[in-house]
Amino acid sequence: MRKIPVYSHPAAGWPALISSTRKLMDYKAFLRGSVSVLKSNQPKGGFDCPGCAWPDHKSHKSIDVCENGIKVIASETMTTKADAQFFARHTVSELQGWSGYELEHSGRLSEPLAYDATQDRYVPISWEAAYRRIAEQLQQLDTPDEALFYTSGRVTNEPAFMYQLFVRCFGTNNLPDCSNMCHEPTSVVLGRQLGVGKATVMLEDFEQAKLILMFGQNPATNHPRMLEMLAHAQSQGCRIISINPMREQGLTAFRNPQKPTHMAAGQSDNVVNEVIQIQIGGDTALLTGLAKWLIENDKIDNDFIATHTSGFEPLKQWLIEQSWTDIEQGSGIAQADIVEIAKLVAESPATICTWGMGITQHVQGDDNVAMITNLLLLMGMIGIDGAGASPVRGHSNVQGDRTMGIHERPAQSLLDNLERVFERPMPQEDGFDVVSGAKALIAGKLKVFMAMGGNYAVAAPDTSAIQQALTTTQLNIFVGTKLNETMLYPGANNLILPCLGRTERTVTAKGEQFATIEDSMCQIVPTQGSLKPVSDRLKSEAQIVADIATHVLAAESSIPWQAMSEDFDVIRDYIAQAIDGFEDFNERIRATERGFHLYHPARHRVWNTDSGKAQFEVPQYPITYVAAQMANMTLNTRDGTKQNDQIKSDPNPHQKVWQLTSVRSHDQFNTMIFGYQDRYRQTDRRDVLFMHPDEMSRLGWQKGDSVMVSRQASTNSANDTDSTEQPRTLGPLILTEMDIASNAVAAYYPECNDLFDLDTHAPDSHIPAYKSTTVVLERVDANTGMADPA
Ligand SMILES: Nc1nc2c(c(=O)[nH]1)N[C@H]1C(S)=C(S)[C@@H](COP(=O)(O)OP(=O)(O)OC[C@H]3O[C@@H](n4cnc5c(=O)[nH]c(N)nc54)[C@H](O)[C@@H]3O)O[C@H]1N2
Ligand SMILES: Nc1nc2c(c(=O)[nH]1)N[C@H]1C(S)=C(S)[C@@H](COP(=O)(O)OP(=O)(O)OC[C@H]3O[C@@H](n4cnc5c(=O)[nH]c(N)nc54)[C@H](O)[C@@H]3O)O[C@H]1N2
Ligand SMILES: [Mo]
Repeated sequence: MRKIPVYSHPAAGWPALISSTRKLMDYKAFLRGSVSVLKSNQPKGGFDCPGCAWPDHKSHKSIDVCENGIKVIASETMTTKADAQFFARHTVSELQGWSGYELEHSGRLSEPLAYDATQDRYVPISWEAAYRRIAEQLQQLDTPDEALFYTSGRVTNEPAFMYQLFVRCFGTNNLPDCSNMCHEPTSVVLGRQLGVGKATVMLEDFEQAKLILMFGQNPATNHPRMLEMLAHAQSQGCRIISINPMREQGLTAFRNPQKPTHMAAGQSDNVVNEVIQIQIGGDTALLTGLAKWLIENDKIDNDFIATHTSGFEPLKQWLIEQSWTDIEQGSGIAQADIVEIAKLVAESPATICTWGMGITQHVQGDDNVAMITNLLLLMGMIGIDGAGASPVRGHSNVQGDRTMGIHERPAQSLLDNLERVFERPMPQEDGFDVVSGAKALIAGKLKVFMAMGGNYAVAAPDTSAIQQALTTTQLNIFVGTKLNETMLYPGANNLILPCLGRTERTVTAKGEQFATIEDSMCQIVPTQGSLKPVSDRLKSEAQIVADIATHVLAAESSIPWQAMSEDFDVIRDYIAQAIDGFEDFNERIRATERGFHLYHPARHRVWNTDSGKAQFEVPQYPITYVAAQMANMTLNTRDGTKQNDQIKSDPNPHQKVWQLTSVRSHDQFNTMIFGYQDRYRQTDRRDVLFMHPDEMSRLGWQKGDSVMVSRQASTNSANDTDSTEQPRTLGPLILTEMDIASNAVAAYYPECNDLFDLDTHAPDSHIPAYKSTTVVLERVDANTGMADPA
């Protein structure tokens, strides 16, 4: 086995940045990448980094990019191609056995391809023949609802708008989005409570905040530019607390690339003052403790509550009823510690709550978001400087895609606007989201699957079942930049349509085009690629949608699809008419270098909710929901109803039960695996199971041991009683030490996704419970694979 030294330097910093990037790609590609990096997130004529959705810093003169942004850019700008020669060398069956890392490094998709079953290979096809095949298959469907149109959050606003318009003109709202697996609880619950399901803060609020509570987020890896903002806030006297079952090392040793002294002298900052090591799934319990103490000690903002909110009394009543025993058991945090944090909240004149996937990806994901919002509302922390809700989105334009109408449950106002502007009826029925769409695929109800980017089967739970289901469709269409596992399970027809990346120039008959994105704080920003495309056979996503629409909708379409794809100003003029907040889009996007901020009513204490006020919500699940599965005890449901019959007791009480959470490493962007080094977690492999060393010794196990991880049938399947789930096992995984809460283990996404099922999700947002799943562990002999319980 190759030995890779353990990384011991502080986080981030140029040396780390350059060495990791150079290892990633060949030197030529790195140069090409670094030229493009220089334009990334810069005012005028640059492209928005295709990595995360953290906003650009307005004041930066120097380049605003991070190590992981460079990896994403290098991945897109690599000159290696997965072209016809590549596919001539490898059958699809062979490629099915490749790892995510190998597929990622096979290079850029560079020409349209169709699957040829006789050879079991992808072979070149002309764009025209591909479009004809799509039209033929879509026109044959009994109903447009037999097709599913997925989107991943890299797609910029202009093609996203065209895509949803095409799908709706075709006749369905089947528009699942990667949001369904990401910040959907935020969009649904924050939307219900505040009127808008988006961040209420802007970047400048971080400069005035006095307390930042960061829930379930690992920004050192996933939003590295956020660290700089946190370090700055802290230097201004802000207190920062991370609430996370893992003590993430990247937060405690941050080298700031924007600080010359740091880079030269090797200094580093600790960007968090404290880590609250919560139990997996314990956030609602912790927030309940905070809110209970604040109410019972009259530390809340009664004026704000009286003037601006609705639903206070039922929440108050519920909070008073919650016992500290349950709060402690549910959160895994002692009452005294919770009271300490509550006092900080009480004293802070400006509090921001930020959150990531550690909050959303649970059965109680909706409850978690509701409790964060409740806390902010109790303290009057919405609509004042330095305070508010800061959900930190994932993909660089995941928020914008939703704003543009990629939504399986569209607002009536959107449908009305589209009908008015395009003078045609729009489908009114809700469509499938990721979970219900996958179930429909597996049930054989769908005949066409199209993906505008992403890696649907691998990102979703039940990966193998979805891959098998894809082989039963009439047609799968993948618009993408890189080969991935979802593309390797062909239906009767299977097309790969390669598109331009965001770093590349989009030149049309009308000249060079720029597009726009919406960052995590509602800023609409222009983005313009500057590189020569890796292949002259690529098309822009806008062009691909226009061509498909022209072929599929043909005569009946009066919409100028081709004019839109040639001149993005034409698309923007339609967006200005159809999407609220985009009036005079073309003028406003050109008026300033960094675009414009979308009006956010809740920021101004205008509440576009059902009650016309900001809305408190009582959680739907008991605060001991996860804890109860661990301790194998009956739940104390509030109303004594559904949760009780659906949670089966552990069949083997002698076997310890764990909560498994899935996380990203420092060397991946979602399912795109760049390398094997998770620098801050000090491992150089991905087949690992993280566990606290004390827990290992309690079991008599050691780091390096091999363990099998099994998910028991439906232990926490809260939603679908008719689930006929089989036990699922993953492994062997290598035990690896981690400062993580007791009873908690962690593994890497997406390799562990077959452990998760489509039935276990939050009730309203339907987000899969990727962050809390009940498992049992069995040690096995590394050589024989036989059980080794000693
Ligand atoms: N380099 C890089 N950047 C990325 C991505 C990437 O893959 N690579 N992905 C992008 C995308 S799409 C997204 S959505 C974001 C994701 O960004 P994050 O939300 O930071 O992502 P994760 O790594 O999934 O998990 C976040 C944290 O949740 C914690 N956690 C797990 N369970 C719980 C819990 O029950 N409670 C609490 N409080 N915490 C818990 C984990 O320990 C982990 O630290 O990043 C985006 N940026
Ligand atoms: N267990 C577990 N599962 C999870 C998560 C988790 O934390 N744990 N996180 C969930 C989250 S937050 C998310 S967002 C999803 C991510 O789910 P997806 O968004 O579906 O997955 P990605 O890996 O981001 O998609 C990568 C693919 O996008 C394509 N691509 C890249 N750039 C472009 C482009 O510019 N245009 C087009 N058309 N295609 C492009 C490439 O072909 C690449 O292979 O996964 C979810 N799944
Ligand atoms: Mo995400």
